[in-house]
Amino acid sequence: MTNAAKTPYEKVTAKTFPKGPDALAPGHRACQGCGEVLALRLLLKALGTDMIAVSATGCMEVCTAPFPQSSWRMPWIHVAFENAAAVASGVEAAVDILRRKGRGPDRRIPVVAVAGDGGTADIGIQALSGALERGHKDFIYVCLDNEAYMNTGIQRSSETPFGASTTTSPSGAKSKGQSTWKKDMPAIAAAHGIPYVATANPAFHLDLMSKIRRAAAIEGPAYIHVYASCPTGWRIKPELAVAIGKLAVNTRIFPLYEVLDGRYVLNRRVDKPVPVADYIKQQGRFRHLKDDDIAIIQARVDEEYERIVKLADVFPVEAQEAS
Ligand SMILES: Cc1ncc(C[n+]2csc(CCOP(=O)(O)OP(=O)(O)O)c2C)c(N)n1
Ligand code: SF4
Ligand SMILES: [Mg+2]
Repeated sequence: MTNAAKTPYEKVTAKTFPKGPDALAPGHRACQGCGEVLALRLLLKALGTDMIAVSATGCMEVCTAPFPQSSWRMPWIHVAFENAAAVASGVEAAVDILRRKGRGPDRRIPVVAVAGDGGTADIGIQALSGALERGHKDFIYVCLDNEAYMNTGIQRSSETPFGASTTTSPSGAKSKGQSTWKKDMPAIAAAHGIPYVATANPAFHLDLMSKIRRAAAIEGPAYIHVYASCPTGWRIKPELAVAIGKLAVNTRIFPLYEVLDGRYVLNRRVDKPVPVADYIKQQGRFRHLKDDDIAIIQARVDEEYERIVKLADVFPVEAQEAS
């Protein structure tokens, strides 16, 4: 068994920020201010083009690859909505056997599956669970979580936050929008006993890039859950992509942490949190919420954050400060 916390990897810092063209070419059709495409661009820039990418259907596939064009400057496969993890695990196994037979490059090549929250937490969860359980060495799964099925018109997913209005959880006289809390995908991934799980956010770009490098360095399946704002679905100003991402962390709504061989590490302690209302009031999807509703969300956010703090305090691992 590998020791995930001790596996060396190259952190991305302001000084070592990768130069050269992005692995995701410009000219894609993502909306202005899309947090998903920003996250994707950073993730790919951190790894470079010596990798294989597998995309589930969703905004990031539709916007980046209208046939016959593609923004992906590496071997890339578009698969169905539900099977990105299954296809990526098959590719990883094929690359591994070719290498062992001396018929492929003699180096590790990360295979990265990219899917949205719908493709991950709902329709693709069975394929993901199987892939995580099989223990593929060079398998990285990235969930770009914009908290709804955006590509098909803002339908709710199991990652849609409580109170958000979507086309299938509309607010109205008898509804306050989404009635359930976000599914805890990082915890579900960690429960598979894989060596590396992390949350990341493009507003903390060096942290996000370092985490994908760490995922590639560690032998074994890795799961990264990425916060990704969506001006179209959240009804926010396009220029808020980074500011809203910072607020998500500074309100404790989206804590940044890693789970290394089951041990939680909190990357950024938020001792003086910004009130959740500051985050909520900027977004049209929460416009109908009253102060009482926001108080319920605030209590839940505090409780969830404290849970992660407690988990991180059980087995302290050297933390990396998010930047
Ligand atoms: C089996 C199947 N059901 C439905 C669809 C239609 N569909 C394509 S993308 C998508 C939503 C994707 O949502 P998500 O995974 O969250 O990605 P996002 O577009 O939000 O980035 C849906 C419902 C499909 N392609 N295949
Ligand atoms: S709908 Fe949202 S996630 Fe999709 S491209 Fe536009 S901003 Fe990005
Ligand atoms: Mg989505």
